[in-house]
Amino acid sequence: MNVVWTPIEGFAFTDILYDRTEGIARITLNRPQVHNAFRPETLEEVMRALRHARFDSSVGVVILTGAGTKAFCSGGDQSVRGDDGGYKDEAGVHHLNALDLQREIRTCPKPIVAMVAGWSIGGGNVLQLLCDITIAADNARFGQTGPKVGSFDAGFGAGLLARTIGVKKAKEVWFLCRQYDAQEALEMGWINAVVPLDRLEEETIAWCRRMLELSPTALRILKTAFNADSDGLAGVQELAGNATALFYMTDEGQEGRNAFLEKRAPDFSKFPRRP
Ligand code: S0N
Repeated sequence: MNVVWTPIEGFAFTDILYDRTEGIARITLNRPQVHNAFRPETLEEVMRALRHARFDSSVGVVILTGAGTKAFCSGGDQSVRGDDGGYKDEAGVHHLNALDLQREIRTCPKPIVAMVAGWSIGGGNVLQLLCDITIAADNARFGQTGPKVGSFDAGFGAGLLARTIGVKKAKEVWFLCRQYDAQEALEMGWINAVVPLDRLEEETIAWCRRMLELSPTALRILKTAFNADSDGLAGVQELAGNATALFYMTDEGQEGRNAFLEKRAPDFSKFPRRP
């Protein structure tokens, strides 16, 4: 399969690549010299690209991946981890903006697919976990290193992992800091599919194209539904936001607005009270 990727212009990104093919936007962590470890600037760029993809109506699915075949992402760049509660940007400001990106992946109404070759480690592996679907190459390796390098992700990194692979396995992952190959990750339900490295893109695109054939509204609402219980009231808010958006599209919803603008009493009597 020959996929033509076209760079999306208008951004001066240094740490990521951002391009698209029909219906699909691809965001690539592009710091292969550190196995695509992220610094605050990297995450800021990913969030900008993701917001752009979200508002681009020609995009139905987003792929998050890493440059090269050696790593998806090795987590936070330890060389810029400062002593003041986060990772230092070039101005010396400390961030934990991986948490912001986690929420944006979660709330993006379009499916996000992690395409993983090589290392998926630490905060990078949490990003993979947050993606809706993960397709891995047979050289992928997954793991958390927090307790080894003096950190932890006690939010989605622990809680969502437990919901995904079970509490016992999640504790094993964090308490032992072992690495797992793609087949083990598949057996745990951590990822969706394992394919030979040379078929990774082809298979990922096939999954994306399948989703592009389906109802975007159904996928959007299902995504919020899958997240709603673990996201608490914020999850309910998102699900409810979808209900509101759909209601705005109905004659019944529009009757209230029209009546207000026309300075008359609304007439909801014509709308059925369904069982
Ligand atoms: C991935 C590993 C296992 C690969 O080993 P391998 O193949 O032997 O390669 P290396 O020689 O080690 O690496 C090649 C070059 O890349 C550099 N490098 C690799 N990873 C990083 C990194 N994370 N930061 C900086 N540099 C990295 C190597 O140094 C090497 O460079 P040279 O050639 O110059 O020596 C192995 O590399 C490994 O274990 N990497 C570290 C993995 C890790 O511990 N990551 C950080 C984990 N923590 C987070 O990700 C935190 C995320 C976060 O933001 C957060 C957010 C919310 C709440 C909590 C947190 C939190 O702090 O946990």
